[in-house]
Amino acid sequence: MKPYFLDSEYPNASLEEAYFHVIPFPLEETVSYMGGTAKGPQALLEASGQLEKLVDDHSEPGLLGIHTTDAIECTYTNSIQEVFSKAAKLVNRAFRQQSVPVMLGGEHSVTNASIQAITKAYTKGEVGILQFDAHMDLREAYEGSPFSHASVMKRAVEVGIPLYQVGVRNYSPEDLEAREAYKVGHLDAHALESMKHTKEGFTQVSLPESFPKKVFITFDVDGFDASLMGSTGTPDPGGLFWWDAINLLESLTQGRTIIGCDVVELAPNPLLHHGPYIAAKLTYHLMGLIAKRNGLV
Ligand SMILES: [Mn+2]
Repeated sequence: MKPYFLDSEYPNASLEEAYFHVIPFPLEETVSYMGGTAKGPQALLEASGQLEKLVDDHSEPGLLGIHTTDAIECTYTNSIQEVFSKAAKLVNRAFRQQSVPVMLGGEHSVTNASIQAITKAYTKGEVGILQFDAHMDLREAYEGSPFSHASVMKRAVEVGIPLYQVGVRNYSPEDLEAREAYKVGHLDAHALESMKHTKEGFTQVSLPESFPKKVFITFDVDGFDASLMGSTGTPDPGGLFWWDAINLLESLTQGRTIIGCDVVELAPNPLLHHGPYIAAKLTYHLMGLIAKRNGLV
C-alpha cells in the first residue's frame, strides 16, 4: 500500500528480506463514537515520510528492512471472520519467516487477527499481550458483536493469552469483572499518575515474573492523553504523554522478546495533523525497541 512506511528514507524491502512486515488494516466496522479509523493506516504511512532514520538510542531500525504490504481488503461475504482470517495469514507469514508483523489499524478489533495467528503459531501461555489503552476492551460482546473493538481483549484472555494493561481509565462493570476473572495485570492511569511524581518514576515497573517471555504489544492510541492524541474515536483525558509511554515501554519489556505489535484506533482529523505523525513516530519507536529486545542492535 502506497505510500510505504518511511519510503522517504528506504525503498519497500522485499517481503523475504524485511524484518518488519507493516500490514495496513483499515477496518472500520464497530466504531462506537467518532468514525475515521478506516483512514488511519493511510494517514500514518503518509506521516511516516516525515520521520528520520534514527531513533532515540541512535539505532536505525530501518536497516533491518521494512516491507509494507497491500492494505487488508475489509469486505466480506458472510462474516467479518473472513477478514480477520485473511489478515491472520499475513501475520502468520511474518511469524514463519522470523519477521515481525507491525499492523496498522483500523479499529482495535484488528488485533483479532493477531490473536488468531498467535494461537496458531505458539503454544498456550508462550506469548502474552501488553496493551496500552484507555479502555480494557474486555466485554463479552458490544452492540451485538463479539468482534467489536470493545471485546477484542476478551477474545485474547478466553483462549488463554495472558494480558497486561497500561493506561486504562474508562471502563464498565463487565470489563472489571472480566479483568478479575482472568487475572489481568494492570497499571491504570490513576496509579501511573501517582507513580510519575516519585523519584523512581517508571524505572522500577516490570511485567510480573510469571508473564510470558514473548510479548505482543497492542497500542491503542487513545492510551495517550486526549490533549496529545485527538485523532482517535474516543479521546480521553488523564492519559499518557509521549515520554510516559516511551519510558513504560522500555521498563515493561525488559527481559522480553517482542514477536509483533500493532498501533490502532488512529482516526485522522484534518485539523489535528500531529495525530498521524505521533502514531507514525510511535510505530518507528516500537520497531527500534523490537530490534533491541530481540537482540538485533
Ligand atoms: Mn482499545
